[in-house]
Amino acid sequence: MVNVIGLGYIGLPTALMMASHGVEVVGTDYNPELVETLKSGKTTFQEAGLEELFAAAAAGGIRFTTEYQVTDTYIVSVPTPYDKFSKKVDPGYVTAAVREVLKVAPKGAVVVIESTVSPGTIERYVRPEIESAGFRIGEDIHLVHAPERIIPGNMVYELLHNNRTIGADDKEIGEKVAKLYASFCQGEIVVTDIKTAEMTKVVENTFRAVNIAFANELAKICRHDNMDVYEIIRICNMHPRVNILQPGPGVGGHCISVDPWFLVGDYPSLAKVIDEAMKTNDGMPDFVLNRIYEIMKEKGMTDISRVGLYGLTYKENVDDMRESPTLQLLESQERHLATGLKVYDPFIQKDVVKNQYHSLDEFLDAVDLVVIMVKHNEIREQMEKLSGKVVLDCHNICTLPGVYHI
Ligand code: SAJ
Repeated sequence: MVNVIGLGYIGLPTALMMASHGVEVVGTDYNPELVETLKSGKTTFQEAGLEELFAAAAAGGIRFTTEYQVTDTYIVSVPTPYDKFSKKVDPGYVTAAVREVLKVAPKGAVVVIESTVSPGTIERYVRPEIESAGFRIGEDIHLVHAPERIIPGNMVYELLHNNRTIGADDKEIGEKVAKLYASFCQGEIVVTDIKTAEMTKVVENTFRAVNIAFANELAKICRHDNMDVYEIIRICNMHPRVNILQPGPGVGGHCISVDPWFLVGDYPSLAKVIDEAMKTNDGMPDFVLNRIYEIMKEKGMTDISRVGLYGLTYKENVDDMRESPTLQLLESQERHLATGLKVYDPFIQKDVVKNQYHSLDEFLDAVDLVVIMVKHNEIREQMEKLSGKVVLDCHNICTLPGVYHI
């Protein structure tokens, strides 16, 4: 039986996927409300295909509880935030989960860490936790790192099809865990050592962050000299060895906007390009705010409360707001002692910010300038509703005439 610890954005789909492929799974989370919701048969966030997967896992006998289980395999998928000051990974949730596992784990159990951690985190924090509890690693407890790679919005497909990395001290244990993931994963599963696995995960997200920062920097250069960044990127990408990503209003989510900081925090005198790239991405919400002021000036608008931000989530068609550029922009606005921007997002039902609307039509009635912060399908499909408005399109999706860009 596999005990999946932490039933969030990664743990839940992973647990469901295994249970729907013949593995006996118990999902454990320390949040009793979340466990109750899952027990009542409801999913805890929106994601394409998640409900169908839930039904298949229920048929496969998955159980949910707040209790840690006595079993031979644990998968830890709890959050790893970063300390905003030191930029280093905060391994607190991982070590706390491991401590709880050790209270019940029988001799020979395998503990798989799925959470993203910086290279050396398992060495510095997880191993001492196990050893100080009196266990011998490799005999009493086997340690494995299996970083997740799935993208919100396409999680179910990517769980099935992405290649995976398994890091283990012992090749045989690594192969055993690879076999477990192969119960559902159709991609290639590479077995390596733990530190290499830690580093690959952070490097993958850093690669994307640096490439997005490059696109954002190009957007700023092109804005400065009145060039069309989208046309330039489109043409450059026709070169066989060039593949530039898209500029945007900032980088959110719990991965691309966080993980590269681990490298800056751990290697401050070496990770120079990464440091600059992260600062560039973090500066984008402010850049958008300045664009709003510029456009208002050009249009003779003086009332910021007639400006509306479309989208609150960190990217399109998900309900996840972690580190979202819109939230960053609103914070920045408050720092500048200005408030009044209106906000709407079809994926966010609860009131989470001031001046938030829950209907697209009411939101549009209340504003003259619409800033497309997130390219949800809803706005793509109802673009004609923006005609007659001033539009600042941060994603180059609006084909109406006279649209402004970042
Ligand atoms: N973004 C841009 N321009 C682009 C692409 C993305 O501005 O061209 C922005 C998005 O709008 C968003 C942010 O970047 O705000 C991140 O979104 P994303 O779709 O690039 O990635 P995440 O954070 O949803 O998921 C990433 C993925 N990593 C890589 O693609 C290398 C995913 O595979 C990882 O599993 C995930 O991080 C994770 O959990 O680490």
